[in-house]
Amino acid sequence: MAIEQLLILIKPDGVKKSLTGNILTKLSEARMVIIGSKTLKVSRELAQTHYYQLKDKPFFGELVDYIQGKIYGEPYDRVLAFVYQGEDAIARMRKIAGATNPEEADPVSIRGAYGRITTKGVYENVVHCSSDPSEAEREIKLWFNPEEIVKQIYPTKKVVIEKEEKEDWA
Ligand code: IDP
Ligand code: MG
Repeated sequence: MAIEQLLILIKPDGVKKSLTGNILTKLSEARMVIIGSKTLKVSRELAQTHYYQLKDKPFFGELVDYIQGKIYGEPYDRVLAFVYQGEDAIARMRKIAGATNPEEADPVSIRGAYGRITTKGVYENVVHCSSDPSEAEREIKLWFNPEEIVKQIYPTKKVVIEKEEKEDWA
């Protein structure tokens, strides 16, 4: 079986419910390794690009607000992002994550145990998990820069950036 990598997000409802430890413990059952991790606030643009395949769905606006943590506000309006790698990683991690609809998910999966459907109809399902290798590649490249991942998983190139302003420690 192939070595794969995928993007996992702990969504803002997982952050709000203080489920980070529980989720990482459950995911560790698959014996995959973490090759990248960070906490970030999700911009509108990142949210819309991440979920672009769903842009015509009636719940798209709510979904973008959800992944941005809009309904939770400070200090929960953020996600934890991870790149996991291992043999057959995508199928194995998706099994632990559970079905998209938390009411249909296996009750011992992450989504089955911790997810809910809001009164507005949003599936608050606690985690995001890439569903195939090409989606995983698109998502990892969207959420992470090459230097944020401890292994080279996709080809990179050197670019010269001139006059780029960035934040540094004072
Ligand atoms: P996935 O997260 O299991 O891969 P996708 O179909 O890619 O499922 O949908 C992305 C996210 O959009 C889901 O995790 C869920 O939060 C939300 N979503 C998907 N389908 C529905 C729906 O029918 N109603 C409400 N929210 C949905
Ligand atoms: Mg998906």
